[in-house]
Amino acid sequence: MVGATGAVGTVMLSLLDERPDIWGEIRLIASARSAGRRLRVRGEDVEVLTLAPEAFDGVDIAMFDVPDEISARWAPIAAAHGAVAVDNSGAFRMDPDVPLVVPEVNADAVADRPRGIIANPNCTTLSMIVALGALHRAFGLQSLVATSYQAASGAGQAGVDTLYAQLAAVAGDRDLGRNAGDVRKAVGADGLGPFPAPLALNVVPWAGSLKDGGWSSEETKIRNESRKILGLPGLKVSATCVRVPVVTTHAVAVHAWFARPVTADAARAVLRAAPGVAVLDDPAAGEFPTPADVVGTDPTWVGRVRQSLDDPHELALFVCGDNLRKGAALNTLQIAELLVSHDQVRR
Ligand code: 2RA
Repeated sequence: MVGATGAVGTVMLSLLDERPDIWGEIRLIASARSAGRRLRVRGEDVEVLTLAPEAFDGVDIAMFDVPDEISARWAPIAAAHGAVAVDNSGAFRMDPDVPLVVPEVNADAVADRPRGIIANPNCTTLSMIVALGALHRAFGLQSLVATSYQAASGAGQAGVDTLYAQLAAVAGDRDLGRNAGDVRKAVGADGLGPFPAPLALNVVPWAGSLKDGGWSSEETKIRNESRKILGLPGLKVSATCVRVPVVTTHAVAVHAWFARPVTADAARAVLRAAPGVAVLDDPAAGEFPTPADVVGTDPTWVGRVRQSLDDPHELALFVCGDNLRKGAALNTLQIAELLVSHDQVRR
């Protein structure tokens, strides 16, 4: 496990305690700064090793949770040592020789990996794609409009620290949120952290970096990754990504158009039967998924399922998924488990 001490790595360690024991030796790898630390994995204290070529000697599966540039350099080195590299960065997701895998949607894609690398999708895509994959299989997806409500932890530990610091700065001040710029002043110019505007008492219509045409990288990832995972290169996708003052769990409001007409009841039946999906959809009882209620759980939660009033082919739904679990660590582990169950690692 490369990046064992990061935010996703920490979730990975706790998931390793919960998942079936398919593992032999678990080797923890991180930057030189963290090397030598001891972390608890499946009841054992394991020393963190420095990232170096020899750290991959004898490794069957190397899971990477590190920034793009580190993965770009080191995943091929792991593969050259005979490991299958399962990478959670953006470095390889759109490489045509690297499968982009969500086990509930396109498990078979793990077998075709000419570079010895398998990519894990971005957390925003992962928050909705398990539900959309199930609906696509049943009704034939044709186009998608998605608006995300992304948690601060998507921007890493700095995002979480910034949100808590801002919440502390504004807490209890009932004069705030009444005049333009008052929240910005309260959190201070150096209190914005990785966000371009205050997140406390606010929403910020931006996540990622600027791409052509004014789109953000998060928005183009939703489009490009959904197309690749679903095997729909012509899928029409329009996304708007918004950061909200939530610590962990991304939510997405989805409008999807299908080849066949789809009622809300039919969609709910498909979603209830889909692996990895949980349906919570009783608005009369106030029941629908919210990030604060589902954080720390594994499924993709779906609620507010509605057939469009104007188009029987259009469905509206609201999905929530823990961006650190299914959105990162869990999907990576599921890919590793899939490789083992398909007997696709060397012995
Ligand atoms: C975010 N999806 O939420 C990103 C992290 N990969 O910022």
